[in-house]
Amino acid sequence: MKKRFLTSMALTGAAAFALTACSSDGGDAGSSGDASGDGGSSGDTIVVGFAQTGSESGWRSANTESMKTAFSEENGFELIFNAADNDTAAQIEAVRGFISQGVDAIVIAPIVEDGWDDVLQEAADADIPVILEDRTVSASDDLYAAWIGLDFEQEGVKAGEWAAEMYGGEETKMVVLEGTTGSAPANDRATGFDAAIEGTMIEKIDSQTGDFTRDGGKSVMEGFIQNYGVDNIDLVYAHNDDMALGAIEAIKAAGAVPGEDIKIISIDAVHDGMQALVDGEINYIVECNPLLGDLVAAAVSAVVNGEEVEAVQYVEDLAFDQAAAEAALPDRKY
Ligand code: GZL
Ligand code: ZN
Repeated sequence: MKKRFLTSMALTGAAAFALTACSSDGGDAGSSGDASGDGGSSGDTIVVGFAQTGSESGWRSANTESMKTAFSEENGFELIFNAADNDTAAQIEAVRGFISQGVDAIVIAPIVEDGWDDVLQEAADADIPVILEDRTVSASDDLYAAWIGLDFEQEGVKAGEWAAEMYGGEETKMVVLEGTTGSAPANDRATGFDAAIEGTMIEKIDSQTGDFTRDGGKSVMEGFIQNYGVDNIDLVYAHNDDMALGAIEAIKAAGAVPGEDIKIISIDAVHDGMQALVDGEINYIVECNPLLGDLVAAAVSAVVNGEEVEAVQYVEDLAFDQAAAEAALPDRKY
């Protein structure tokens, strides 16, 4: 499948030119990101079932807001929203519910990669197109019309390359706060980071999931400090800002200075993470842009209107050190 890199700028503009939706007559009109949403061929409202992971992080809140804004009534949609509270069985049941309701299209941000084959086949059998946003699945890509999200492995590579450059030349003991077990971002951010630090003096002494939540990051970091001693940990790689923010609390409670005694690298670049970066408590953040709503809505419109859709759409991510965060923070949209 072709990969398309769309700059993150394209996502912030309300009129992001989202897709080269190839109309059946071969036209190459790029539809505007704010999904004209003229509904199905009959022009009526498009009913969309959206199965969101839950509300585990600041990133997720921004993503949900972006989706609800794009799938508005004035844009021609009726959105049926379900947040699965990070429970995969519940999320799959929500999708089954959308199928039995006979919605026009289903959007899923799949909590984990595996276990989707059956319900995606059921949607296909019911002739309901599925679009994946954010995370992806291990099931065959014949079972969904498009995936719109982020290159998690590249995010891990960017984080790892910075770690290698800054700390790879001296003995560095690192602990990792992993995202939700089995999720594409947790899998791919680990793969990318590990590849980037290959051959450096950064040693991963432990790695455990904090489930992308602040509480999870805090309690896992407390465990690491308990096991290894605060003086024997040099670096934390957190798969998202919320877990990094939890780790900061644990590091402070142990009497150490986050960002100095223990360096922290994180991913997302949500507001609170960027603020911690400006405050010197986090040392580097790779962005993961949650503002996918316009792209997803345009893809749903195109599919429901029988147009082709670019099957894989990556949104490009930026990366920030402290100076870049100071410059960017005032204009950040999330
Ligand atoms: C990444 C997204 C991850 C974020 C976390 O696109 O799936 O889930 O990095 C969020 O903050 O919980
Ligand atoms: Zn095309």
